[in-house]
Amino acid sequence: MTASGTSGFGAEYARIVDLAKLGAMVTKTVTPRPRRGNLTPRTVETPSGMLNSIGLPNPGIEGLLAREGRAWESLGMPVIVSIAGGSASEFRDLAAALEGYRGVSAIEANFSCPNVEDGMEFATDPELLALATGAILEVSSLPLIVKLSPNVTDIRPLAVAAQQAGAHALTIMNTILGMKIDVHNRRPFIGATFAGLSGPAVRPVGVRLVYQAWPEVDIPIIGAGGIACADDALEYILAGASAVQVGTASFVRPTAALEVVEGIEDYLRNSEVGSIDRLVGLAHPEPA
Ligand code: RRO
Repeated sequence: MTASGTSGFGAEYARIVDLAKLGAMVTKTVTPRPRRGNLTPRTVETPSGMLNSIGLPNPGIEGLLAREGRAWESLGMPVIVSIAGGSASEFRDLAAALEGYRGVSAIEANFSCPNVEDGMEFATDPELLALATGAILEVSSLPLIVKLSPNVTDIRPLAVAAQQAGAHALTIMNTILGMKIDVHNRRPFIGATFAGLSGPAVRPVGVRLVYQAWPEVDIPIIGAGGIACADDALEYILAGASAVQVGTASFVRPTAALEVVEGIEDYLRNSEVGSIDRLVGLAHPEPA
């Protein structure tokens, strides 16, 4: 899959990549009302990665559905819509608005945006996470993927809380909170001060979080964070991911997600493993 925020809302990306070859695309996160996003600069490169604080610019759910809602049906691939609200009831309203759109295959609840005030509350508090997950499920007939944050001491209670509240899958992980200081003007470089770190530099953190969450839950985990090639994706799969998302790498090579798919196919062809399912969680020790 493409990771949220890295391939727009669908149509832009379809012009670049043969979407039929990907498992799914996850849209940029949509909120109840339109947002302009954060002050600039919003991004900066870091060693083996980048910082972003985009701040959720989007046309709002009504604007988005008017613009893309019907086009998703003809994209030729499953579209997963990423949503973020400021309260459980806003999450519920966003999910309700997506009912009846045949081009929408699932919802990814973004409980973990590091770049808006209160954006990470849901992904750092198991009770709030469960409340918001439950609110979505009250009104939604779609599969619900809950996107978790790496900015926690222990991801396991959050993964368990999401599963217990009824989530059908987890995405692990969103970006890691960081910052850059401009040594010339001696001020924070990014307009909003703090920003989310992504790219190859964060992959070991994501792999570790998937590895820790996997024994705790029965629902599938989607691995995300610094995946740029098939081997990176396979690390996540061996840690316990059943699927993966490619994000920052597509800013360097827009076809990166496709290359990951093709690389995994080659790996399976060249190994004794017939199906990727047999690799999921294989890095864990055998139960005694
Ligand atoms: O828009 C953003 O600044 C943003 C979001 Br919503 C998110 O979930 N993760 C991220 O790194 N940036």
